[in-house]
Amino acid sequence: MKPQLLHLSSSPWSERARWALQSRRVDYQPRTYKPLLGEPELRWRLRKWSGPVSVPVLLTADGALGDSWQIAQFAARHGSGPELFPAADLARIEAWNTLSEQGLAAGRALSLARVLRDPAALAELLPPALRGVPGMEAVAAGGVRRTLAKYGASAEGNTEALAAVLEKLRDDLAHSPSTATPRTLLAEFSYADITMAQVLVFVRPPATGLKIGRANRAAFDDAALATRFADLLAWRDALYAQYRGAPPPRP
Ligand SMILES: N[C@@H](CCC(=O)N[C@@H](CS)C(=O)NCC(=O)O)C(=O)O
Repeated sequence: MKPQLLHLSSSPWSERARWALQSRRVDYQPRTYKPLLGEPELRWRLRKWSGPVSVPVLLTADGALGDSWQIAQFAARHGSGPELFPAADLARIEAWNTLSEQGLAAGRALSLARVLRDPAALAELLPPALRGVPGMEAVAAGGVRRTLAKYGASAEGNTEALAAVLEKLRDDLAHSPSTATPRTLLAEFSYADITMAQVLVFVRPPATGLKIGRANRAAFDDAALATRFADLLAWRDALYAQYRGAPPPRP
C-alpha cells in the first residue's frame, strides 16, 4: 500500500511533510483534509479520542503518523535522496524544529487575526458552492476562531515572537559551515532548512509549494516583516528553487 498523506495544501505544517517526502522521493498519495468533517476519520486513524488532532497525518502499512516531524523521519528511513537528518546533528535539527513551531504558532495567530477582518479571505475558506450564501462568512469566521482557540493562540506579542525566530534564523545562517549558494543551516541541505523555511510563510508565502487563495495570501503577508527580513525571503526562494523539486501529485 502506498502511504497516504492527509494534508492541507495551504498549510506550512503540511508543507514540511510534503517537502520531506518529495525530497526523499517517497511514493505517496496526497489526500486533502477537510477540517471538522475529516476529524472523525483522523481520530480513528490516530486512535486519539480526546484532545486536539491535526494534519499532516501519514497513513502507512504500520499505522498512522500524526506529526510532520514523524513523517519527515519516515521519509528519511524509507526514501532515497538527500540525508535529511544527519545523525551527528539530530539534536540541533530538533531544536530548529522547536523554533519553527514557535514561529509558526506566532504566524498562525497573526495571519488568522487578519483573515478574520477580511470577508474575501473568509469566503475563500468555504467550499465554492457556499461562497456568497448569506451567513456562511460567519460560519467561516467561527472555524477560524475555533482554530485559534484549539492551538491556544495568544492575542499579543506575536509580531515580536515571529521576528525573534527570524533573527535567530539569520544568525544561524550567518554562522553556518555551508559554502553553498543558497547557504544551508548545516553543511548540507537537511530537514533544518525545510522546517525553518516554513516560518517565512507568515512573512510572505512562497510562489510554489503551498496553494493559498489570493485574499489569504494577502492576509499571510506582513509588509513590515517582509522589508525587515528581505534577505531571508530571498534565501527561502532560492532554497525552493534549488531543493523543492517537482510540485506534489494532484490530491
Ligand atoms: N505539530 C503538528 C502541527 C500541525 C498543525 O498545527 N496543523 C494544523 C494546521 S495545518 C491543522 O491541522 N489545522 C486544521 C484544524 O485544526 O482543523 C505538525 O507539525 O504536524
